[in-house]
Amino acid sequence: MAAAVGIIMGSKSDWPTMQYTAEMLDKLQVEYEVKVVSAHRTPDLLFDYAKEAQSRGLKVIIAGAGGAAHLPGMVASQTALPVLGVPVKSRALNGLDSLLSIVQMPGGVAVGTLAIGDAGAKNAGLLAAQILGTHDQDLQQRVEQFRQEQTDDVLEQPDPRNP
Ligand code: RP5
Repeated sequence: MAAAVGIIMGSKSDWPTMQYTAEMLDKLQVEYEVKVVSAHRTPDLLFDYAKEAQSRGLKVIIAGAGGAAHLPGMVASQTALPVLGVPVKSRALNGLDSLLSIVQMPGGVAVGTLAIGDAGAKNAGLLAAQILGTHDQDLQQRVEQFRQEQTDDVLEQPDPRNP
């Protein structure tokens, strides 16, 4: 089946974070592709990727980047597909630089910005599945089941000393 979600990131060094996006999409059985596309090191590739995404069948793009994190915003400038931005935790500033670079978009070009780091990567996958689930009842049910299991885990094991 063709990938519905494109996971892109500015560097291979972002993969330890962005793997959580892939893990969530695996769990929810959503098809995706993964690729390094750098706003600064491969700008032409970025433009090609963003411009061709819709015609290739992608429905949502998830872009993770750290530091001067221009990837999500630049991709959003070149496609009408929804773009979710994941601020990767940077070495120098712990990801605050990434967050501000991604979240402060000018009005008129939208990026849905997630939390810094692993939680943001995980939630980007979940949110992409929820977006796709609005047109896919089976997927919506899998999302609901995931949420229910999460709730049950907490309720069944409320003692914090038990793993
Ligand atoms: C950004 O610069 C990448 O998204 C990455 O988070 C950061 C550092 O990249 P490397 O120097 O580790 O390749 O473009």
